[in-house]
Order: sequence, then C-alpha cells, then structure tokens
Amino acid sequence: MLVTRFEAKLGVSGTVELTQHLSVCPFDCPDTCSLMVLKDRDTIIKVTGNPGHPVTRGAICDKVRHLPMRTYHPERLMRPMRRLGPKGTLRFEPISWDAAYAEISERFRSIIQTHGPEAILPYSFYGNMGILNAEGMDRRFFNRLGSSVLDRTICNSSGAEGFRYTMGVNAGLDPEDTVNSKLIIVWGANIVSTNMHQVLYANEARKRGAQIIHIDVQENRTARWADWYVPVLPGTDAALALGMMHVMVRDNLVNHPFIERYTQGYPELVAHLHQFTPEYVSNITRVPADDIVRLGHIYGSTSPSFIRIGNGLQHHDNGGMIVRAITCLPALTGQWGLVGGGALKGNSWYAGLNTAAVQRPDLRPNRHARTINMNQLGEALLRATPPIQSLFVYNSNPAVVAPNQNKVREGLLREDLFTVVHDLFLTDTCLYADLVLPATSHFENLDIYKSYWHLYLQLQEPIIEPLGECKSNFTLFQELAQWMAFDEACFRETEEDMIRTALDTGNQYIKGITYERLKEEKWVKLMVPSHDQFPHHIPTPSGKIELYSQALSEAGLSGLPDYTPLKEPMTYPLHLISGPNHHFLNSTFANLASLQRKAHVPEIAMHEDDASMRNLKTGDQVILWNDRGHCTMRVRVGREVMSGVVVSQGLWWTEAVNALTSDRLSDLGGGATFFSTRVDVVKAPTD
Ligand SMILES: Nc1nc2c(c(=O)[nH]1)N[C@H]1C(S)=C(S)[C@@H](COP(=O)(O)OP(=O)(O)OC[C@H]3O[C@@H](n4cnc5c(=O)[nH]c(N)nc54)[C@H](O)[C@@H]3O)O[C@H]1N2
Ligand SMILES: Nc1nc2c(c(=O)[nH]1)N[C@H]1C(S)=C(S)[C@@H](COP(=O)(O)OP(=O)(O)OC[C@H]3O[C@@H](n4cnc5c(=O)[nH]c(N)nc54)[C@H](O)[C@@H]3O)O[C@H]1N2
Ligand code: SF4
Ligand SMILES: [Mo]
Repeated sequence: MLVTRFEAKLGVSGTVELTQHLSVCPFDCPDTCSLMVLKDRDTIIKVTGNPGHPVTRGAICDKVRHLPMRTYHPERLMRPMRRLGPKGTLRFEPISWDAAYAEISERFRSIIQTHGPEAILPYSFYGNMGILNAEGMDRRFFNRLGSSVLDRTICNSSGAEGFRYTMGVNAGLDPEDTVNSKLIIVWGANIVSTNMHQVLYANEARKRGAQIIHIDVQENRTARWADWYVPVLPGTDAALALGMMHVMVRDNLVNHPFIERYTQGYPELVAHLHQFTPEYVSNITRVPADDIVRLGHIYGSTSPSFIRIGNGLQHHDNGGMIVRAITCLPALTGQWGLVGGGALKGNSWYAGLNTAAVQRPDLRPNRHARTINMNQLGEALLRATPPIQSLFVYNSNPAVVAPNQNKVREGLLREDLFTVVHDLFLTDTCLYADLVLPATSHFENLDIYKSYWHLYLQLQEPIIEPLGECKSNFTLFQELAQWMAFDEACFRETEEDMIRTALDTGNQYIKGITYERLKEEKWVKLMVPSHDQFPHHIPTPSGKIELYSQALSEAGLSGLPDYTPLKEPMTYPLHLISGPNHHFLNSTFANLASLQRKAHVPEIAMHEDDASMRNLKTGDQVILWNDRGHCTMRVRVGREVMSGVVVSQGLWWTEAVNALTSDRLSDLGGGATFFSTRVDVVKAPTD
C-alpha cells in the first residue's frame, strides 16, 4: 500500500525498497515526539509522527517534517576543516580527522601546561537533547580535562529555581492528566508554536467543558486559540499573580483545609497581599482592574485547574520571582493531588538518571574549577582572569543565540582564542572557528531521550550510517580522550554501556527500565506513584509548600512572592520581546529556504500608535537600536501588542536580534534576561 503510493509519487516503478523505522525527535522542545521514518534503501525520504506513541499520538510539527531535507542538505558539513583567512571570513581548507585531533590535543596540552586546564571552556546546549550526546561523553571528557565549568543557564534556570523555592523541586503534573482540567491557564507560553501536544490535550479538555486563558504580551497563535486572551505588560506577571491572590483571599475563594495542612506562611502572605488591590496591580500590569477580579474569581472557583508556565515570562530580570509567585496559586485553591490540577513548568526531574556515573565529576583534577555563566560568554571571553584560551562549541550556536551578541562576537574574534566548533552546518559561530568538525544527525546515533514535559523515556537507534566523515558528539569526545591519553576505562565504554550506566540509578521512577526494555518497547513511561507527588511529598526545607520561604529571604530576595520592576533603564521608549519562531527551533532550521519562506522575513509587531508617531506602516524596513547594538527588520503595524511594546519572532542567522539583548542575569538561577530589553525604532533609510 505504502509502496504503491510512493511509486506513484516518485514516478518510479518496481525499484523502491521502503522500510519504516522508529525515531525520536532530538530537538529542544518539550514534546519529544516519537517519529516514524521512511527509508528507501539507505536514504531517509519521509519523517512523520508515530500514531502508536501514547502522548505524541502521530502528530508532529511542520518543521520536523523537513528533516529529510535537513539531513541531506547540500550545505551539511561532511569533513573537518581548518581556518585559512582571518576570523570572521569563512575561508577553510578540508583536513583529516587525525589532523584535527592532533591539533586539538596539542593545543590543549600546551594551554594546560602554560595556563592550566581552566583556560579551556566548553560551550554547549541542547541542539541535540540525547543524554549521551548532550551531557554524556562530553561532560566526562571535560571533567577529566579539568576545564572551566559552564553554567547552562540560557533557557529555564530562573523559572526552575523560582518553582523550587515554592515546591522544593521543579516538577509538575502529568500532562496526560490535563484532559481532566476544567480551567487551563497558559501563562507566558506560546504553546501552539512551542508545545503542540499540550494544545491537543487542552482541546480535549475544552470539549469536556474546560476554559482556556492565555496571559501573554502578544496576541499570537496561542492567544487566538485561547478562549480569553489577557495582555499584560512584560515583566509584571508577579504583580498579576499577587493581584489574583488578593481577590481570592478577599472574596474567600481559597481552600483553608488544604492551606492549613500543606502550606507554610499563609498569614504572612495574607498581610502582604493587602497592597495588591486590583487597582494597584492594574497600574503595574495594564490589565484592567475588572479583569484582575475576573481572573481571581475564575481561578478561585474552578477545579481542577492547570497552569502551564512558559519560558518566555521568566526571561526577565525578575523571572525567578515571577514563576515563584505563579507557583503559589495552585496551593491556595488546593489543586495539587487533584487529577488535572496543579501547574507545570518542567518535568525532566522525574527522569533523573545516574548523572554522576555518566559524567564522572570525580575525574576532575580540580574539585573547585571556576564556573562561567553561559549568558555572559562575551564578558568571559573578553575579561575573565585568567583568560580563556580555548573555546569548544557543540550543540549550540552562541554567535546567534547568546545575549549581547556584539560582545560575544568581539570575544570570538580574539585571534589568540583557539576555537573549535562541532556542528552539522556552517553556523554563524563557525565564522570564528579555527577548526570546524562535522556532526552526525541524531538519525545516525544511538541515544536515549527524556522529555521535559511528558513522562516517557525513549530510545533512538541509528537509522542510517554516519554521512561523510561526520561523527557524533559521543564518538568525538571518546576519540579525543584517546588523543589526550586519558586511559580511564570509562573512555572505552560504548554507547550501549553508557545507556546502561545512565539507567543504573536509585531513582525509583525509572526502576525496571532497562536497555533491553527500551530496545523492545522503544518508550517506557516513568512510574511516578501518586503518594510521591505533590502534596504528599513536598521536598522544601519545611516539608510544606512555602508561601513564605526562609531560604529565599536568606538569598537576599523577599521571602514572600513579590513584584520588582525590571532593571533596564527607560532610556529607550520601547520594550522588545524577541521570542522563538513557529517555523524554527531556536536558530536550528533557520537556514532551510523552505522554512524561511514560511517564516517570511525578520519582523517586529508594533502598536499603531507607536507606528504613527514614527511615521511607519506595515512593510517598512526599520532599524531597532540601543546602546548594545542594532539590527534591521520589517515592521507589522496593528494591535497585537500594547503600545510601548514590540515583539519579534525567531533567531534568524543573518538578523542579529541578540545584538540588542543584555547579558544581565536574572534574580534567580543566573538566568537570561533576553526579554527585559529596551530599544528605539526608526525607519531605515532607503537607498
Ligand atoms: N516552534 C518552536 N518551538 C520551540 C522553540 C522554537 O524556537 N520554535 N524553542 C524551544 C525552546 S528552547 C524553548 S525554551 C521553548 C520556549 O517556549 P515557551 O515556553 O512558549 O516560551 P517563549 O516562546 O520564549 O515565550 C512564551 C511567550 O511568553 C511571552 N512573554 C514574553 N514576556 C512575557 C511576560 O513578561 N509575561 C508574559 N505573560 N508573557 C511573556 C511571549 O510573547 C511568548 O508568547 O520552546 C521550545 N519550542
Ligand atoms: N533573543 C532570544 N535569544 C534566545 C532565545 C529567545 O527566545 N530570544 N531563546 C533562548 C533559549 S530558551 C535557548 S534554549 C537557546 C538555544 O540556543 P542553542 O542551544 O544554541 O540552539 P540552536 O540555535 O538550535 O543551536 C543548536 C546547534 O546545535 C547543532 N546541533 C544539533 N545536533 C547536534 C549534534 O548532535 N552535535 C553537535 N555538535 N551539534 C548539533 C545545530 O545544528 C545548531 O547549530 O537560545 C536562547 N536565545
Ligand atoms: S520539534 Fe517538538 S513538536 Fe516538533 S516534532 Fe520535535 S518534539 Fe515534536
Ligand atoms: Mo530554551
């Protein structure tokens, strides 16, 4: 059946040999979909969803349907290369892997001898989420080397920390249960673009009578899908949450027995809420006072209710406290423990693997190596003392994704910095590389994947042979370890060995999940018994949900959830939010022409009042600028954002929106503050 269809489509007859394979989506996306891959002999020709997977159920996003094109893209890197021209000019010559390994190991040895191992900095994130390839052999290698430690804070660290101060651990309800929710608040998450299966569950809940509210700064795809869209001024969500609590306490819409049994600090919170009247909060958030009352009433009177807490709202100076404040809401109405009640920021904690055995921090020659916050890469490259002499980039594209890009690029331009970049494509970061190394796609690897949303562990088995001379991160660091003469047995482990090591843990939720089971079943659900979940188990210092947190107060912040204004001076009149694009995955896919066409051009949404003040109309080219830099985009004028706010979507390779963003750190967890940026906008000169 399948064969016939393809024969017809391809116009060939009798010559196709189709096989189907299971795969996992490797990208940094909460859904971690199960994929079906169709191969004709050795070549992947189609990627679709796997209807058999219990959560992702055959649906995948459009961008991942383009994976065959990405896998066999003519610009995919196939051989190691060495830089010929000055940094920034993209002139390279092909070299052999042996020559690349020889050069890296020689340079590393000489750097270590002269400056010590902390002069070497790894820089990576989750371009591939596989445990072995994102936080496996690489970590083992850099631990043994004794390099500086990278604090991987660019994504969700402030929100995760905020959640932990309230609940003890960053974990939420099982998303499969959210079909039972009667109220779903999507707060600072653009889930139609970034967590599509949560939308599918919410649609089911809606059919059963649930209401969906979306709180955001832009009337985007998710706002248009929700029943009620509540626009809020960026960075003011903690005040909004406190305003809702004020109304709920005032109008006695709280669950006293639950509060008494499971929380601490309620009397202090009630006193603190006094000032957060709807009118006061409305002044801060620009949400009308009536709507704040309505929000408080709906939230206070609907059960079970579910809050999907996004990443966008925590990319702010006060992002940790925003999530901390929102996380107090479910406790006030006693949602935890109800099927479909509670909140979810991230769920990867449940799948805690044997990280110590996988990453081997015990191999470090220096127990207290210096830590570099990845949000301050530019600062580190330019000013760390002692200086960073070498940077090894993989699974990430910092020249595009890191804040304060001009500073990052200035650091990367240092001629004395020995930079190695391992990637599938010649990214903007490769512009500054001394050596560029070709990476396999995940279709070429063996790996395991957890999700930061659903509760399944999945196995990825290689579907095709490595293309060209591409090597996986696992193989690269394993072989480099041999070149560095690291003779510990763990550097000779196979991928299969490392999967077994990872699964060999005391974590009771993954008890009974073995390599054999994963091979047989492809995915296995974590066993999380209800008596282990909130509110039965709350691992805070007090053992209760901490509406007041002594630890937070000792860390120098308010012990109660609180609102503090953003730090960026008001020198520039407009607030810029530069979020993800529906058609890309961070900067991944942004080099595919077919997806670029769908995403149109780099664009900002602007309120009509701000546009008329600047004499701008839809389609005009504009320059966005501030003290840190500038970039050019097209403007779209309308009412999808408030006056005073502009929103762009996507990390385009050529368009440098991070030229504008700051490398200030957030209040908790050293998080990024991408969205606390102010700019001005002027019409671009026409020539
Ligand atoms: N298509 C697509 N999917 C993706 C990604 C992608 O690039 N493209 N990236 C992946 C990654 S790495 C991540 S971390 C997630 C991120 O996905 P989400 O968790 O959805 O986070 P963002 O899209 O960054 O921001 C969510 C929303 O927050 C809004 N926002 C910004 N500031 C505020 C604020 O102060 N208050 C409120 N209430 N809202 C605010 C933005 O307008 C945006 O609509 O998505 C993942 N999935
Ligand atoms: N202005 C602004 N900036 C942002 C954000 C924002 O919303 N606005 N979002 C931030 C967030 S939440 C995140 S998570 C970061 C994401 O930042 P990054 O993690 O850097 O994400 P990508 O841009 O997707 O880059 C991943 C790179 O890894 C490569 N890659 C994929 N698989 C492999 C592999 O197996 N091996 C190797 N060696 N390389 C591989 C890809 O080709 C790609 O070039 O960006 C952050 N930057
Ligand atoms: S990017 Fe997200 S939604 Fe798309 S296939 Fe991958 S996991 Fe699924
Ligand atoms: Mo992220």
